[in-house]
Amino acid sequence: MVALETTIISHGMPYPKNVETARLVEKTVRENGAIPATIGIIDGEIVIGMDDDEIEEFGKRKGIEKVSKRDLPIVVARKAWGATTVSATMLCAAMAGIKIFVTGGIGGVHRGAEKTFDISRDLKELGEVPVTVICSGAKAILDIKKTLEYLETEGVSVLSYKAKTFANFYSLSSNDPVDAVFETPKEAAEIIKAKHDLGLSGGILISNPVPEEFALPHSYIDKVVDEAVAKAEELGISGKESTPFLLKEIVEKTGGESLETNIKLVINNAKLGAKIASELSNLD
Ligand code: PSU
Ligand code: MN
Repeated sequence: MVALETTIISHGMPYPKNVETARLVEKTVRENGAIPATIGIIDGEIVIGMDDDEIEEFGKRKGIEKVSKRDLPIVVARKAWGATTVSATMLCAAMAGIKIFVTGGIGGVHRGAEKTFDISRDLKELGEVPVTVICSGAKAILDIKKTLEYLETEGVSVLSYKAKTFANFYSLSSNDPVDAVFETPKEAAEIIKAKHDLGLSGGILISNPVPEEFALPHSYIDKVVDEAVAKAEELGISGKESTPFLLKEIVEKTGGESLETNIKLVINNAKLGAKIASELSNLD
């Protein structure tokens, strides 16, 4: 099985592209030999595996909470709706025994974190919860070097599919090294199994760069991100509002180009994640 998050649907992309993407990701997982399970909270119940109507609701409905670990008990007790981030999706996937989780980009250490202390809970969850996350690196709005340092502190192995360095979200790979490069889904599955067999806590992070034909030039996107970060500062946007605000700004500033790239990279990650999940089930 492959777990999928709902924050990317409710807070990461505009309607209706968010719903179209979520469905296409599920289809891609199935076509590559695994079962998709989109995870979210409906009326206080954690749902593992949504149907098409539920996915549509997560794409359209107003006022769905963005749920990280700290928000989980509140949304459950209040019987509210919650879109799960990487952090909360990992926790729910682990409760359901799902070992593989596909997304676009993880949260990480924000630019300027030395002043704001803004470090995503996603990184702590990777250090604690035994779920492997397949992504295209950390979102472009973050400080990638600091994010990798933090992952090292948390003891998270960072693996890269074919590319020698860490993926750079909208752009091709960064210059930042990873812990190991693998060439086949089976190799990744073997490393995941070894971690589980050793009884080591926490997950593994798999970096999969965006396909070259959809990548945006780094210098271009970096400038857009700088402007978006400056605007967020000006407007006093911080905390959990920060990531959704920045993603939306970037989509507007690039005339939708960043959204197309975001969709393509998630689909590409779904392909790889499904193959790794299927290899892992052969090893178990
Ligand atoms: N990556 C995307 N789009 C998103 C996110 C990641 O391409 O919407 C979401 C994920 O759910 C991630 C969250 O866990 O943003 C991180 O939020 P924060 O920086 O507030 O921890
Ligand atoms: Mn944060």
